[in-house]
Amino acid sequence: MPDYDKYMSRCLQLAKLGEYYVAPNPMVGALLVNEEGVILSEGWHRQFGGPHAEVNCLTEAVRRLNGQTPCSPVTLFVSLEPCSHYGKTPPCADLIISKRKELNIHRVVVGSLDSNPKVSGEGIRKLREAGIEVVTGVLEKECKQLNKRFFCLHENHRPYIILKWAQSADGYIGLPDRRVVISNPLSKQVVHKMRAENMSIMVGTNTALTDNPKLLNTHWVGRNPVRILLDRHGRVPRSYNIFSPDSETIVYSDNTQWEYILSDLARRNIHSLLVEGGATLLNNILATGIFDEVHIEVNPKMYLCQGIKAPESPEGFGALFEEQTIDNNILYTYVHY
Ligand code: AOF
Ligand code: ZN
Repeated sequence: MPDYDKYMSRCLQLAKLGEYYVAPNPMVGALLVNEEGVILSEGWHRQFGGPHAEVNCLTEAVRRLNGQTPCSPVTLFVSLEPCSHYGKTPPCADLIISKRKELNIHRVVVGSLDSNPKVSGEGIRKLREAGIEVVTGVLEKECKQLNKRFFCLHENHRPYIILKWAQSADGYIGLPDRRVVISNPLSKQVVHKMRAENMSIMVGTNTALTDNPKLLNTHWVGRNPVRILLDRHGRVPRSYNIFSPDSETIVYSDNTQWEYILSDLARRNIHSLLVEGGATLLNNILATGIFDEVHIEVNPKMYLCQGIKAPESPEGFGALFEEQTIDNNILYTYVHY
């Protein structure tokens, strides 16, 4: 009997190869293992709209086995429940059932269930109904963590929200009338990585006017996020960088209900939102209590002595998850439960 955790860890490694290319779909990895623990084939979801992990894994097995059927029972490991619906591709559960004899598949081991309402347990039901043994919940926490944005969209009907800002040692994020550079070239790259990890990025009117940011990802692999601007009375001119043709920009009037904005983003299948400023917007979101992570970059050598106060939350930002030193700056990551 193969070691379930070990093979599921490999599925997670494979799934991660799809990072930056599959959003808003989940990252998924799959592999086929025989009773002796030999991996017969591997597959992962490589890009949005492309074949699912299970399809790539089974296709690879058919190619490698070249018409031969494995003589010992085979287990399919997959980090997410196989799908049961016709989307951009036909249901993976049906494919597994149809290939079951040829590949001698006896068992399917699943990491986490799929909370997409189109699947939601139906994939597992189909497999069990066809007489395949299904084991669920193997490294479930890790599998859910990997696709935290995907699960947030389907379970909470809103994007996963990450708040991010940089502040001086004395707690200021900038001056009211001009741009202050608190980050360093290395932390700038980390910010671009965050932009690549999240499907959208939001700023308020003042940040768009004072900093005139492009809000693109030019220092990491992957795509540019969709830019979201909260703009009272259309104060930001179309000639500003936020409207550059490099990416899409969505504008909401900033008296729009926050709940409406979140559900509108979810309706557009945007599974993650990175909020980069300014202080008013960040404080407003902190006050709602609806956010998932807070990333604060502190420049320990910079003292501004005046300016715009860094955002605050009387309830705190959550649990300190990580403290990273990036050149001279420190990046604190909080996870809000
Ligand atoms: C993936 N990759 O490996 C698996 C997914 O539009 P479709 O046909 O690509 O279907 C997307 C849904 O399929 C997705 O939301 C998830 O519920 C399910 N499983 N999706 O992109 C995969 N296994
Ligand atoms: Zn599928």
